[in-house]
Amino acid sequence: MSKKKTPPAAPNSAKNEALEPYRKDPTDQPLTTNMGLKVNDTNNSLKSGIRGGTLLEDFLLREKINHFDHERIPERIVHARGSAAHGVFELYEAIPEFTKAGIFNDTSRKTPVFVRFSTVAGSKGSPDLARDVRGFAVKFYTEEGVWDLVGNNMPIFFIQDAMKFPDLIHSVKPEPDREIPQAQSAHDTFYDFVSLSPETLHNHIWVMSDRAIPRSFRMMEGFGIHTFRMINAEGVAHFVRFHWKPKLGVHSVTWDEAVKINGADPDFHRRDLWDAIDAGQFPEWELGLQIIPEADEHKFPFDLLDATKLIPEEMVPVKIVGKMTLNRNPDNFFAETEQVAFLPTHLVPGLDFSNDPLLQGRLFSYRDTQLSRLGSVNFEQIPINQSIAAVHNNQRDGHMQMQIPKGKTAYFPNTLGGGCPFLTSIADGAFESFTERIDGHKIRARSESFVDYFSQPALFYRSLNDWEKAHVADAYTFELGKCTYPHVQQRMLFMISQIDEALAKQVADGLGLEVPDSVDPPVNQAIGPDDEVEKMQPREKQVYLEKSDALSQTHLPSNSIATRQIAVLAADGFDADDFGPMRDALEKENAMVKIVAPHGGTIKCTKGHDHEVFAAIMTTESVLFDAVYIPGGQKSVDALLKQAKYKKFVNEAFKHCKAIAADGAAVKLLDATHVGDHKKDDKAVFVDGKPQAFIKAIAQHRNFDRMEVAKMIPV
Ligand code: HDE
Repeated sequence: MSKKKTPPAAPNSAKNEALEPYRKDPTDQPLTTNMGLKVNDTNNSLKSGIRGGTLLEDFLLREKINHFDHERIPERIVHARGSAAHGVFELYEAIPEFTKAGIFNDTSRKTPVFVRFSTVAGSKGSPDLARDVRGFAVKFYTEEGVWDLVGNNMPIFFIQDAMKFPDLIHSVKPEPDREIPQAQSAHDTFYDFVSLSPETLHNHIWVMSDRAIPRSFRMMEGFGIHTFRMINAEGVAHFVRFHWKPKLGVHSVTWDEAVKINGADPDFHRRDLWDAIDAGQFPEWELGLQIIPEADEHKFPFDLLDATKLIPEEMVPVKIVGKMTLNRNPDNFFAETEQVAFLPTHLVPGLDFSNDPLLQGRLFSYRDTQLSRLGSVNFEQIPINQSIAAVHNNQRDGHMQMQIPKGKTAYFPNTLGGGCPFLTSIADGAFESFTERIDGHKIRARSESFVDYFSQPALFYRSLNDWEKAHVADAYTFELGKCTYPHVQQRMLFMISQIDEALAKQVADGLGLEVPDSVDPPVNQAIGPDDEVEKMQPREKQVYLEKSDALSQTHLPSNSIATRQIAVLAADGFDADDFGPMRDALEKENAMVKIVAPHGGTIKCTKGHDHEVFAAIMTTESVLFDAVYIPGGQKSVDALLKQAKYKKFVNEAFKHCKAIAADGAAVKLLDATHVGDHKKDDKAVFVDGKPQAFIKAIAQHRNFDRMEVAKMIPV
């Protein structure tokens, strides 16, 4: 592609170079067996006579089939569906007052990263546009060792204690009797669990919002969620929460689009990430920190150790400290994206955990799960997982040991090995856990400071704008409409009413139900032993902040159309004078201009030039594009009018509130669609307009002022 940029040579070179010895390039190489034997026939097995039985002796056949039989490994129990890329993290300013971590002190470093985005509930082959949380896992290959920041695209989690995680996941996964539904939360068992576990309501309302159906991985925020610690060289700790802010803004598709994209291109997000990087349009996120002195731990109306609570940016501003750029696609999906193992316990000096009981459980789970997924304690020796810091210890043997440890000793202390590998002092950079004072009873219980379930979902809902709120109501109605047990639906309605009564009423109307005044069993039943239940009933929602701007996904400015996919609907005879300036203006802003024609190959413009067709109309869909442009040219427009799918294409773009531009004769196509009746009053429909106005509308992502009209469009 002409716009392809060469990835900067230095940025991720440390990891890139470390991976080089493992890369295998078959170019100009003969086909061999695993042992390097050259092969002259890989199509026919060894037989006793040309039509006789196959011989057991045929080791070529057996090696090939045997390897094939074992090609698959267990998929991740959660986050099975994912896509990843390499990149680099650069620090803007050193923050030694907060942490001694090298990555946060040396602005000259280009720390290599590998980032995997994922959905949570679906299997490895499930569609990308599921309504779901997205995983946002970042592996930093720092000079002091690997640090994994294993986060999500929402700032809070469903549950407060790791003990409930298997229950949460079992409830959302396909129901065990029929293994239905795949990659969907809209089913009875999930809502049975959610309605009985009010701690889930905050993350749940985020999942009902547009955040759960992103336009692109490149247009999502990321959050470390838990409170972590940063520790400086003097041993002073601060609490910290991590945020990733995308340079392209936060954008989503509509639910109608999501459902259709899942059919038209189930790999939509994976393709989008790959294509953008391939085209040199490297996605970027800034890293932000919310930093809280230890002394302020109890100054908030919620508990910092509670992962179902966010810290509003109005209370603790996000300090931007660096930037991450993804600039290289993996060479091999399995070797890198599938085998990468993220562990919250991969940590570097200067960082530490907090006592968040959800985080604490994760500290066990991730190493454990790699053993069943990757099959060996040596999974950290897989190239993508290896640290760029040197590794020497007395861990030995196990399945698939890839290294050859030299010497007589595999124990410490020793004299026979010269005392090596030797210990490092804290002053010289060894890891040290924060010396937190611990004083308490051994107790299996939930802190009462965690029992506020309604204040933050309500804050989130209040902070949304009108179209975001409308989408939330639609999502609840859709999801609960798929539940078949009225008592589950009603319990959910009650829970929603505790967040916002009008919202609950709106959803109830959609379901044809009433909002109940109370629920039985009590709101917070699934909290602990019976004698705890009464004590742990939540208070009514509190309003400690009327609104938090950062909770609306419009909070990040959006003025770029880079990588936006623009469909040009055209056939032979389209007007070159319309198309040329429009294409040039769009491409100048790095948008992707793609001709969708009645057939593949090329089409001719009025100047007789051939133009490459990106897709024949029958092979693509409106939902895969961000905007539509139709150049004039009588012959072209007449051809488009003959195929109903072009009208559907335009109607869908209009329904999904996208920008549409048409020139000259193309207005006839608009008039043959629902756009015709509304084109005069719509701020994102342009007839014979200037490219700049169209570009501005695309940069706004959608014209949601059109939302009510859009509802009436029957496609
Ligand atoms: Fe995970 N989670 N999780 N999770 N998680 C896994 O580890 C788990 C949680 C997250 O792209 C698994 O290697 C427990 C919160 C991401 O490879 C597993 C609990 C957050 C990924 C696991 C949580 C996450 C995982 C499955 C509750 C956001 C994908 C495969 C205590 C902060 C990483 C694997 C990738 C993956 C366990 C809760 C994010 C089973 C027990 C909270 C992004 O270990």
